[in-house]
Amino acid sequence: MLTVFSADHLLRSPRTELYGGELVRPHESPERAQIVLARIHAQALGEVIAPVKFGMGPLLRVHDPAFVEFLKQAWSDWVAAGNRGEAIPDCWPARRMAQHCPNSIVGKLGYYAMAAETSISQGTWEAAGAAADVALTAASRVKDGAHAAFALCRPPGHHAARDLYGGYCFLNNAAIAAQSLRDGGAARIAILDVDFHHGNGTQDIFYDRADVLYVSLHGDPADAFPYFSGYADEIGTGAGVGFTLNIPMPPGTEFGTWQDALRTALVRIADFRADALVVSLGVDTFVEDPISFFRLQSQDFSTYGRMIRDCGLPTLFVLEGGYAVGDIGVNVVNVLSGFER
Ligand code: Q9C
Ligand code: ZN
Repeated sequence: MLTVFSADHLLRSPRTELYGGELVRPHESPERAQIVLARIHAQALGEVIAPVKFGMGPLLRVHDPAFVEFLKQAWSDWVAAGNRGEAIPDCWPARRMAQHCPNSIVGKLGYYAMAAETSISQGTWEAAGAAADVALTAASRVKDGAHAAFALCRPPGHHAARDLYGGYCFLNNAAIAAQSLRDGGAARIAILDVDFHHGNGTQDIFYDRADVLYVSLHGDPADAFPYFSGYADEIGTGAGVGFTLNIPMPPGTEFGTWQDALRTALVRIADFRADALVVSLGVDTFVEDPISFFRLQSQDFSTYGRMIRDCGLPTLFVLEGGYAVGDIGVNVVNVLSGFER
């Protein structure tokens, strides 16, 4: 399988994550992508290429222009305002408050953030843009007839909505890629999100649409981030009713239960008759993941890679989460080689 990778992910190297009331070394680290890349080489998964630059056009197909402008300027505005640490919001437009975008950079952070763990640091915008180009380049190969491709994206994307960042995400790589496949002529795209967390951003972007099916398996939001999205009763709105499917599962979920949920997801995807499949591939379902509560073992990733292959759809894998850094390479490549077997 072809992999697309950019060393520009290294530009996203924050010092801080707000976690347990402390500023800790971020779980979403540069080593993650380097370890996945090393495993791809070690297992001879296939060719690794650099991305093509697509510019702003495809980003603006799914993101709000003012939000993209904010991401581009946030770090320099934060520094210019005299702040000494990394950029973290501390005030939100909560219930019954005005939903206006402030002028102040601190106000803007609160306006555009869906969570506060994700510090904005120098180089964040450049790395996020490179990750979108990685996803778009891999999507273009699938559009041109590749049966599959892997976008080794970092930072991840599925928590980023039209005008929200957070959950370690800035631009929604999978959504940008899915929209590019639509714009390239595909009539229907299915997105299967197997990251441990619900992809609130991807769901939000396509929530009122019948041309992009969003199906997610994730930790029950009653117990897991993002807490305010991913319940089973979220099924879409307007023309999109029935084109969002959420399958939340409780703490301690083992592979047997997860695999039954995947079968349900794959039946819905087959029913939809998609032209291509985008997989939001997070491996934070792993039993050793430090921030998650499912119990998948490394061999289970191979098993489900094969199950996804059995859909028979042209497939774009887009990397999302996975924070057991020592095992991330094995787990990601197990999915991809399970698919290729
Ligand atoms: N106690 C992705 O996997 N904080 N993002 C969780 C856990 C945010 C995960 C706190 C987790 C974001 C792409
Ligand atoms: Zn995740």
